[in-house]
Amino acid sequence: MFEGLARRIQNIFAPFKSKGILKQEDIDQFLKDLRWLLIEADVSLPVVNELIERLKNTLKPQTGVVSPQDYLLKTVYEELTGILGSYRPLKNNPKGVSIYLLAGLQGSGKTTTAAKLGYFLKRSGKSVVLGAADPYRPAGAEQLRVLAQENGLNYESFIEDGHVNVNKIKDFAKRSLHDVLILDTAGRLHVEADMLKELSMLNAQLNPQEVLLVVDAMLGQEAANIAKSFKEAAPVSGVVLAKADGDELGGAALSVAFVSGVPILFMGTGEHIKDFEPFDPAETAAMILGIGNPKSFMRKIMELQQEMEDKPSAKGKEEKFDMSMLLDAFDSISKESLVDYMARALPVNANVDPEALEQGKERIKHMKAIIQSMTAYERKHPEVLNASRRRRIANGSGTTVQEVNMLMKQYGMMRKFAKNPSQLRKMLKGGLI
Ligand SMILES: Nc1nc2c(ncn2[C@@H]2O[C@H](COP(=O)(O)OP(=O)(O)OP(=O)(O)O)[C@@H](O)[C@H]2O)c(=O)[nH]1
Ligand SMILES: [Mg+2]
Repeated sequence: MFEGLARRIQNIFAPFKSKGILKQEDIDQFLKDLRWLLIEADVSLPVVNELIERLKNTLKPQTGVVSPQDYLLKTVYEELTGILGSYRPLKNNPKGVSIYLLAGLQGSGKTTTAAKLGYFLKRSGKSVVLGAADPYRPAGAEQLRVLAQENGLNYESFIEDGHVNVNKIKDFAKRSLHDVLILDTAGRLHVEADMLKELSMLNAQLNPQEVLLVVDAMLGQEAANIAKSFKEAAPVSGVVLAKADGDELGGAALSVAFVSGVPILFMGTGEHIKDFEPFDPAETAAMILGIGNPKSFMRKIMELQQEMEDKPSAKGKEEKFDMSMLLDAFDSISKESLVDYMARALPVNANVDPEALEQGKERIKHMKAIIQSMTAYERKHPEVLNASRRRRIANGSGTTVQEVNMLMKQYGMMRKFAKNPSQLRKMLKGGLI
């Protein structure tokens, strides 16, 4: 499953394996490739846009110890998991039989899913009844009965004179000593008002624990639109993605939860009764990205990131432009007379204005506080200072985001003009900031 998507996605990560740093232009190219790939995989456009937008906001150029490939994998893994929805188990009725109502279009896989879900729950120790509640296709009831018999599940028909006998279902549920009743309801060719009304009526009268919508994943992003139409008119609580084995490119899997707002709870992965599994977004995202063991992968990345935050750099003494250097320079300025320092920046014979002197002192104090509020990693790599980090630094140093921005701008200019750190020091000494 998702082999096609996995192969293609992993291909666009491959070039980053041998790279040491990640530049903004690499990120832009990567996002462009990813966008095309998802569109080609029949992922719905709002989902593609949302994912790319989230990644655009999160991904930043990297020079740290996490490899660009791992950094991209980690970030895409987190955002993809978010898009795929969240995992939750089926709700139970603590007081009696749990009723799961299956709905969906004709041929989507309802009857097969009823049997698969029943078998899945039976294996976890539950006593399960498959209930026929599709009055229009007598062959459907027979199909359900045979599946129940083949797989050691109980069977009950609630169809009488071409109608679903709701009272019979209620009675049955009241008296039943079984754990679960799965109802296979009627499908239609299209999403039609009367089908949705029937579903709402059944829901109101039976008050089931779950109304599970079975969608055909082979339809790609259309499956998401179907789920959305159902959700808007009937009380759907979860989706079963049937025929996910036919969703090679993942269009349906990636679109359904986000577009419809209904979580995918299970996936049908083949024609056999055992081809059925709970849908776990994090696991699915890891599978698509080829991350074998997502837990240990994430732990490794977190540890590396933590290491970067804690320690300045193993190389330590190597001279590089960074914020620590600027802090040293400010320190030396405040030690010598600020009057001398400012005098150097002024035309010959002009006097240092006492008010400007006060302002200068204050400014240097603020700039020092700003740099002191940065982590060691941020001082070494000021390019990671995005809006939220700048806000934190401003709060931590008792300054404003504008002041942080100003310091960053000055730092950027100094880097541009000075070719190496010693030249920068000279510029500072010459009163050129
Ligand atoms: N490959 C594959 N085929 C499936 C899966 N689930 C169901 N099918 C096939 O899809 C076809 C339709 O399945 P049904 O369960 O009869 O669908 P239904 O929604 O009950 O259909 P109606 O009762 O006619 O509305 C059958 O041929 C199933 O074998 C799946 O997960 N994978
Ligand atoms: Mg059926």
